[in-house]
Amino acid sequence: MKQFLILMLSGLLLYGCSGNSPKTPAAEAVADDSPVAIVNDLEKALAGVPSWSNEKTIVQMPEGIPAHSGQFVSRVDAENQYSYAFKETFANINQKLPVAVIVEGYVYMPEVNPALGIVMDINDNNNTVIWKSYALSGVVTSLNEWQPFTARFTVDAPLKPGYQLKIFASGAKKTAYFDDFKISFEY
Ligand SMILES: [Ca+2]
Repeated sequence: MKQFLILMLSGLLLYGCSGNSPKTPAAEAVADDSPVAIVNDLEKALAGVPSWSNEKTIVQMPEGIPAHSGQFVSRVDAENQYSYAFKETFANINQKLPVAVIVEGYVYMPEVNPALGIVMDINDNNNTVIWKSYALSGVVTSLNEWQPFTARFTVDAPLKPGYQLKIFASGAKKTAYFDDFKISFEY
């Protein structure tokens, strides 16, 4: 499992360094029970990272404000209500089906936004199976600085390998920035 993760990460690095190489699968079925962690610092997002979408939200921070990592973040605002998003079927993540999905990352809020949240959407051909939102207003203690969050979503409906998992932030049309997503699973 560790070897797989190292291969996966080095594959992403290699991909980032060369413009024309084929895309590296970000998530492949694994046979063991090791937890899978999917990390994305958004630095390669504009080149296209498999399993991730909504690249139009990838931006640099306003002048004078550092990203949490590197140069790039995902911005939600009046135009783009939803952030950069992870989308993958469970069969492509692990042979086992999770009992919980944990989403970690960093959020930067310039303005109070009680509706800002992290969404877990599990669907069967776009028919919702589970939809949950984790309110970030409860964990952000001050505006205009990067703050960590951990959203733990329990899976409380039967899953099938072909169901799709979607993870993204929803901003309710106010501006906020996100960086350094990490998605992991409990089995
Ligand atoms: Ca970044």
